[in-house]
Amino acid sequence: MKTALITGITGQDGSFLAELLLEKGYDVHGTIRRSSVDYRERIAHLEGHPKFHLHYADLGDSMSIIQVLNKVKPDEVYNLAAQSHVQVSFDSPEFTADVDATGVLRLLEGIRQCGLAETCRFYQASTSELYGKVEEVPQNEKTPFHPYSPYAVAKLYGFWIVKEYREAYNMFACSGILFNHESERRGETFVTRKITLAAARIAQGKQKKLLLGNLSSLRDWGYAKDYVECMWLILQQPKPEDFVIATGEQHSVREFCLYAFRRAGIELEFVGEDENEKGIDKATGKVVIEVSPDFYRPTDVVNLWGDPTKAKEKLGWDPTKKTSFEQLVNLMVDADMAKVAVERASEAVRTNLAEYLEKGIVK
Ligand code: NAP
Ligand code: F7E
Repeated sequence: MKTALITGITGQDGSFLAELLLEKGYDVHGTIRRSSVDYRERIAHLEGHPKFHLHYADLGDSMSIIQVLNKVKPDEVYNLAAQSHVQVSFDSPEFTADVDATGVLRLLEGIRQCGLAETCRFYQASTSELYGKVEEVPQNEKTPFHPYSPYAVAKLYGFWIVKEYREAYNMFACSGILFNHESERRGETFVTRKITLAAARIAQGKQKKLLLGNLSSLRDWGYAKDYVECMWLILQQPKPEDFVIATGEQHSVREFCLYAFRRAGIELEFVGEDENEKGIDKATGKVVIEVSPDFYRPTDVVNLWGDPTKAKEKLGWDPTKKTSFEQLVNLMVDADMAKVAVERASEAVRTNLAEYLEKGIVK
């Protein structure tokens, strides 16, 4: 039976990976950070499982990392912790560098200093953002990197330090260069989830408009639950290597909106250009999507499209047999339609209760 340590277990990917490893019989340990509000929603269902354990640690704090490594002595470390929002990295570039770049070094060096370098396999959550201002389309493991945000530059350091520790110390350390992957658990400020939640709210009369940035940006979007399987597969290979994980299909933000609103029952039509472009509900003629320059980035990555051939050949992972783009949009919209319906129902109960209390119908 193996022991895994997942940093970033409270995040979208961390929660899916924890489920996968528990299913495989692993002892799963995760690192969490102290917070004044509850942020464990994605892993709440796993707490109490006999093989699920949480420890406080922060990628900015070497001592906490060493402590957890010494205690757990993992066979596999999955480093998923990061300040993962590209737009936020322009506002907090130093914090992003500390966690997403130096944090990777702290973990690798911690593994060495705890005497685990020969036994512990290491997975680094790398990213298609490394291709940034792309130099070829589609992108594969040989495509040159051109990072185009403080986030991507930090992740580039992470990628190279993993390679360095692999070559200098013969460690089994690998990077998965994952293209965007989404789910019903995606953070609400990433564009896909922002759209599916807004489509659900607009369809149920809880929101009037959705403000977005660059509608023409192109992404290769997959389903997070399918992608965590690759993280595990990468660490089960005979030798340590880096892999691109992607669907091999590309769609624009505008297209994502069309599919999402359709699933929520609203047929959209886009009119106008650039900042004046609008998404109109064809049935009512109302404007439901507008462009706001507030969501433009100082430098934006606009043409990501992955080539997953190596993953298909070596990992046996075939994206055409996994969740399709339309299935992904549908499952996200369905989850948000249900979430908004529950919120509306509990609001109605609260309103009725307040009225009954006021009228003395209930005491
Ligand atoms: P996410 O939902 O934002 O989760 C990030 C996780 O990192 C959270 O658990 C967060 O903890 C933790 N974290 C942040 N700062 C930390 C720190 N200083 N010390 C320890 N933990 C910290 O991200 P995700 O979408 O699951 O992505 C997982 C990883 O894959 C990230 O490294 C991301 O950069 C990378 N990646 C993601 C994608 C994608 O499309 N999702 C694609 C390529 C690469 P809190 O809950 O306490 O904030
Ligand atoms: O933006 C455009 C935006 O924030 C996608 C992270 O998981 O994937 C993610 O980074 C595109 C960009 O994801 C809005 O300009 C338009 O071109 O959903 P996003 P991201 O930046 O691709 C990579 C692979 C990671 O590694 C990261 O950790 O959508 N866009 N309008 C918008 N984006 C946002 N967030 N909000 C908008 O209103």
